[in-house]
Amino acid sequence: MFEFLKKIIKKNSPEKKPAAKKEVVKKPQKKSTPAPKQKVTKAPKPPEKKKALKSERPIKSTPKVIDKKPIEIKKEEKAPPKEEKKSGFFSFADKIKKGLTKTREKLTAELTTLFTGKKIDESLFEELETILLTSDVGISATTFLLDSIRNSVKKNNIENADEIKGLLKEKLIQLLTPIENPLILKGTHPFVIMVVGVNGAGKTTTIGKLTKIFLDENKSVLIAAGDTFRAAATEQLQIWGERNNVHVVSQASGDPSAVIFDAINSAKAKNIDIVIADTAGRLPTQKHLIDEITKIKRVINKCHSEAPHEILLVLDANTGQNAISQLKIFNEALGITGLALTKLDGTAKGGVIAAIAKEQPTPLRYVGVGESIDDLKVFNAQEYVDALF
Ligand SMILES: Nc1nc2c(ncn2[C@@H]2O[C@H](COP(=O)(O)OP(=O)(O)O)[C@@H](O)[C@H]2O)c(=O)[nH]1
Ligand SMILES: [Mg+2]
Repeated sequence: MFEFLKKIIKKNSPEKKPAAKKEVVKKPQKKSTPAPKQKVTKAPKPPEKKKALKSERPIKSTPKVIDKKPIEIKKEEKAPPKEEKKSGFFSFADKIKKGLTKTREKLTAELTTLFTGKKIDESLFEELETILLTSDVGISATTFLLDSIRNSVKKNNIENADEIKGLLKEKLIQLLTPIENPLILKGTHPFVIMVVGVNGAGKTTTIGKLTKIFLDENKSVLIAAGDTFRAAATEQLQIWGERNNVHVVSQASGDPSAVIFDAINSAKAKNIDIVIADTAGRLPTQKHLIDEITKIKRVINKCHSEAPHEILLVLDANTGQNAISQLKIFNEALGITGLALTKLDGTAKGGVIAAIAKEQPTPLRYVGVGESIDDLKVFNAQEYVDALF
């Protein structure tokens, strides 16, 4: 099944380009600070989440952050959660289906060919195994799926190969459901999300889209331009900030820790709900860079004892099995709390989601299905599998 994904996705459109470009430069905070949160106690928010991100890129703008009002930690007892957990849920099905169109067509064709009129024997399982492996499902998840299907076939005396498709779907949903774990904002303000990943994974673009999701939930957001390594990085982020009418904190200094530190203090002073920190891309094999990002995390924690609340690793689905090794190494260094899997609309091998679920189960918060601001969706296992075949 993933093969189709993979193939389909591959065939699909190559990555497009995000809207953001270089026209804009930093802009002062447009986003007005949201209404001060009430500190009155209310129902605490729902559980969980966190991420983080950052990088080392000297940002240009002046630190806008002011103050340092020691913001007292108030428990975020805010209004009832509501949308926090499911934002994007209803549009997920349509978007994901559209993004996975080619994959679905290919997969459906392959499964139909594989199962139609065939009898259930070893060679059929071998062919199915090939489809799964070439779709980036990985050995471990493929073995799990095939064993589960074999067991069900025996147990239920299934003789019709056509029924295997349904079993495959069922086992896949079973495998993916545990990592369907939406980010929930909780804890003391501001909720700090650190975004990390390799170059080109889609960190900055994901931050732009994520900001939109939070704004739609009536949350206030401040973005920290923590990728101080590439000159264009801050500008790219500024463009996303303008699009969302949200302030982007940046500095000319080039110290990512300082930029993010300022952003968090500014958010405290302004009572902003969420700080999303971008970071420079780095390879998990570059030990000094990994060490550096752990330092950024420590600095964030000094600024806000509960932060970073979320360390979000952005993975490009096109990298296939390599995504697993990235996840393992980043997790070892930082403790990854959530994932965003991007480019599922392109040439991605969607099977990598199954590999992650089996080999390194980590909450899959969001999936990216395009370059536009609305192209980030909260992951839903059932709908994802439904979009596959
Ligand atoms: N098709 C597609 N392209 C994406 C998606 N997410 C990011 N991109 C593109 O991937 C490229 C790298 O993204 P960027 O955010 O700059 O990556 P970063 O280096 O990790 O910050 C850009 O051209 C983005 O438009 C996605 O979900 N789908
Ligand atoms: Mg970037």
